[in-house]
Amino acid sequence: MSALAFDQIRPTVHRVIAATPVFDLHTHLYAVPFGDLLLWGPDELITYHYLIAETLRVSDVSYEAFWAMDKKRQAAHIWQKLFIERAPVSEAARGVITVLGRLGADLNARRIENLRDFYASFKTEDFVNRVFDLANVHTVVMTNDALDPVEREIWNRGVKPDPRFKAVLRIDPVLLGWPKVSDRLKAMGYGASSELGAESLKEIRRFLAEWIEKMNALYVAVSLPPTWRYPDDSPTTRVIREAVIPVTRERNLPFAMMIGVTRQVNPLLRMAGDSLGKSDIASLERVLAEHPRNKFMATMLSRENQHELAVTARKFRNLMVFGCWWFVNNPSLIEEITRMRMELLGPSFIPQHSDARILDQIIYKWDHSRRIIAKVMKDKFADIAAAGWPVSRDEIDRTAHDYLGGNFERFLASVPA
Ligand code: FIX
Ligand code: ZN
Repeated sequence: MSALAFDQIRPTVHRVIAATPVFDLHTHLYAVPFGDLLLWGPDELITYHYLIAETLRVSDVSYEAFWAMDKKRQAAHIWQKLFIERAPVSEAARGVITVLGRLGADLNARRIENLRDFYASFKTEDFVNRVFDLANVHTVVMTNDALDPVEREIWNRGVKPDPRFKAVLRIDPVLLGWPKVSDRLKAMGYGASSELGAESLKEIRRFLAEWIEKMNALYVAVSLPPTWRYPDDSPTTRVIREAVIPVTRERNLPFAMMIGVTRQVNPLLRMAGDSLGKSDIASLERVLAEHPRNKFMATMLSRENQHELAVTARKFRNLMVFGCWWFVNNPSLIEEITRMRMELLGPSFIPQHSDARILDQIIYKWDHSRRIIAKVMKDKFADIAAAGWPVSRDEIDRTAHDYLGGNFERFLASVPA
């Protein structure tokens, strides 16, 4: 195995990270057969909820007046406030520019009508191929909600998703929505009652097993508030312990916990109104310690939790840390978090997921994150080379592949010893 010359390390890492296709393990995208659930195009891109929150900070229209607008008028308003009246320097605004630039749109006129004209000739299927190519992403994982009547109907019709789109069973209401969620489960034919007795738990296990099967889900996921504690005497603990843990264990699937979201701190912002809080790492440690033969994935939303999360991953082999989620998906924080994780965990974590909601966004989310992952990797490989390690092209390839998809695939396939 020949060592690379020192001055070749940085350019090699750069090229390899750019050329390695990504397995994007958490998005809110849908495959074409899901119809209108698949969002793409300029008006969707510009009305991303991150940009709605940024616009309504500075807008002269009321919340109600904004929501009364149709999508095109909302997009025009956001464009005016964030791209014309102000410089688009926030990460979400810059993301729109990266997408448009990589697709080849002419931004000189700064007119939203020109963007609509530019997109007008794209056909959905071709656009999906083009975006996957430009983003250099080979597979995306959707976020699938069996309790959503629109989505459920599509699954029940026997949809065959494009193999580039994998499913995940997302179960927030089943963990957090008691007692009300029992009515929704009952309406789907599961005999769950609001007091969550043994029969209800059996039915929740049946719900999980049937929907994992129907969706061919890669994992089961939930988002949790900063107030989440484990164990306690809440329905959430019971459902985790007595339904999610046994069902995912039996099928050897990871249970992904996304911890730290406070939903609807400002309901006037609707889906842009969620925030965050510092969460309790000890609760995560207790789940991991109590179930060593289950596989878990975790990401946390507040910057303050990132260091202890990486330390927790050092202590528990049944935990795969992933991504810089939502409010930490900004270049300065991605760099800080990725550098710290690399120092504590070496190559054994998943640096990023896109969380894209609009297909076009995978272009910018991966373009921006790839640069930072490459930057940190360059520094680390240069450091070990300077210390005397003969860095090879193969180990750069292997590390890049692990970070961008290999670690996820290996974790899915692994069987806890
Ligand atoms: O709960 C989640 O999966 C969050 O990522 C989303 O619900 C959130 O709205 C989002 O888009 C963050 O990027
Ligand atoms: Zn998400």
